Amino acid sequence: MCAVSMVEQAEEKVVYKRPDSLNDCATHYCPGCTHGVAHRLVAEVLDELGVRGRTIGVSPVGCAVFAYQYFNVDGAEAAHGRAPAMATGIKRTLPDHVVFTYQGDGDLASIGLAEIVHAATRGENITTIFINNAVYGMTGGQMAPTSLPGQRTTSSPLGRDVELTGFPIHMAEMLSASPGAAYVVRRSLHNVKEINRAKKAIKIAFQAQLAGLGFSMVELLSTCPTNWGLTPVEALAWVEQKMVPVYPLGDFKVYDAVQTAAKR
Ligand SMILES: Cc1ncc(C[n+]2csc(CCOP(=O)(O)OP(=O)(O)O)c2C)c(N)n1
Ligand code: SF4
Repeated sequence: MCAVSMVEQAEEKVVYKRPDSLNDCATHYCPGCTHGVAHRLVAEVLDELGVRGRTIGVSPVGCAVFAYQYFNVDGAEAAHGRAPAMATGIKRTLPDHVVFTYQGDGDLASIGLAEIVHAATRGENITTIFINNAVYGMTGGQMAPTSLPGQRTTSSPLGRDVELTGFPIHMAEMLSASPGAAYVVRRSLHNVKEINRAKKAIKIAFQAQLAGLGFSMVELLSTCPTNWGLTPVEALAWVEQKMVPVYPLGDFKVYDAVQTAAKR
């Protein structure tokens, strides 16, 4: 049998395709940056939950500034760190919609620190996808509140000195202390197993919102090969070897009702 007819006879099975919740366009992310992986996971979850038509995403200032172009959902662009405030307004105005923010660590843990703390404290029924790549990516790799002790960045060329600049902020642990937080976990994107675990967490976070349970956040350890000065493969290893020990993966707050909502 010739090769062509064998191909014709083979049963077609789609194993990989673009989720409907992602637009068919190239992103501007650097090669090896896991922002793209995080986008895909969010989009797959929105498809699976069937909420694409009633979802509104709020983009940050940072490398994900154009996220509203990449997600095939309605979107808004917030000023630096103000995404939780904008999401609060949107969700309160349109409570039947699914509202999420997508924020980097400079955006969420530095400039917008107060915004996210108060959104969690108020128990706003929104979902936050928090990309922790240990630097300010877009503006050239300056030290962020999440930079590791000793980490060399453009503004800490000798390595982050915690005596001068303090210790890394652990946002998931911190926000989990708020009674308004229903679901707060940390996951990573450095290998396939962790990516699958991240997707499950993103789904539960949205299910918590759909059940009206309050604030949900998934912190994702993410790469920035460009500003770390590493290849994409080295950057994945750096997340596993350097970031995970400082930022342990795990569930920091899971209300019982969230477990129930996730099983439905
Ligand atoms: C009000 C305001 N302040 C500062 C900036 C400059 N700025 C743009 S992106 C950025 C860093 C964002 O870093 P992060 O949130 O960690 O996201 P990443 O780029 O790493 O994904 C800064 C400081 C700005 N655009 N607007
Ligand atoms: S600068 Fe860093 S965070 Fe931004 S797109 Fe490039 S690799 Fe990703």
